[in-house]
Amino acid sequence: MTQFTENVGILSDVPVIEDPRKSVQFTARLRSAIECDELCLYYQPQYRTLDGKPCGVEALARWFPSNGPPIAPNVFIKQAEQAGLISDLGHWVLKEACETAMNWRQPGEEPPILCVNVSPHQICPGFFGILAQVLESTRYPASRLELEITEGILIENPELALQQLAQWKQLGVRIALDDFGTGYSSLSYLSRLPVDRLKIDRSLVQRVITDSKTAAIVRALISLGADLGFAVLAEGVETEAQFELLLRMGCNQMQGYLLTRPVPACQVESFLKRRWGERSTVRPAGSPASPGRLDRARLHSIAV
Ligand code: G
Ligand code: MN
Repeated sequence: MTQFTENVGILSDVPVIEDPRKSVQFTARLRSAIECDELCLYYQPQYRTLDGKPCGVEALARWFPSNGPPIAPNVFIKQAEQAGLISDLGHWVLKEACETAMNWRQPGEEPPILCVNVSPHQICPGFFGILAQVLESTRYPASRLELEITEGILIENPELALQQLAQWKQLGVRIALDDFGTGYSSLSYLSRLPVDRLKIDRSLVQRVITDSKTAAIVRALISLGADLGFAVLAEGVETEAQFELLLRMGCNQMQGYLLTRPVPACQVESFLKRRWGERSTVRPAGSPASPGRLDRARLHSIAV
């Protein structure tokens, strides 16, 4: 299997397929990848800035074809949506993520909050059955599963979307509004959405240092989310300057390459056991704590 890194020249350069004949071939390859387990999930931890503790982990689909370079997730997910394969792909992701994350439970503790992206194309009555069945078969606690939706679901048929979300909530799952701040939905929906967490889109985070107007928007979104009683997480945090500014703005959850890149399942557990900045929780008796880039004291000092 091709070694994957998130330094993704190859991943972001994969062209969107325009040629319909190629598209048919690509769809066939994708279908067989889903059926033959050629897809895999990477996971990206999220952290609370207050104490550096992990506060969740997002499952991210990856495709490393055996006979070619990796294919970018935005490319194959878009293709799956267009070719009517997103429901199968989404079902596979949900089940695989829940099965895997069950193994990360620590004795006496609940499993981590597991975040799974749900495409607007999956918002249909059939999804509820899939969700209920996956929760039952994997025994993953519903209260530790967070489904990430985007504002896009509200544009086409908001009433259907609200009705579906209410049903998911009855199962006890959490809901996050992903890519927040970039959609076109009316803010008034925020008061009707049964949302637990807002994820501020990484395009805003990327401009937060360089553009004062973006900074004003991000500050307003953080305070809006907090006032509405939602947890607020900034995604795509890549630099310490972004981290520190977001922290000063009152954002207390973060995710991004600065903290931890998406990693294969086998590496996740070690991240879930430590705080961000700590290299390892296991160290020889008497040895000093590992320095870490931003230790707890520093996190507190910049939080003021
Ligand atoms: O739409 P969503 O927010 O779920 O997108 C997640 C995607 O963002 C994943 O493919 C993941 O690899 C990528 N990602 C995660 N952290 C970062 C980051 O810090 N910078 C950038 N550019 N991409 C990131
Ligand atoms: Mn997401």
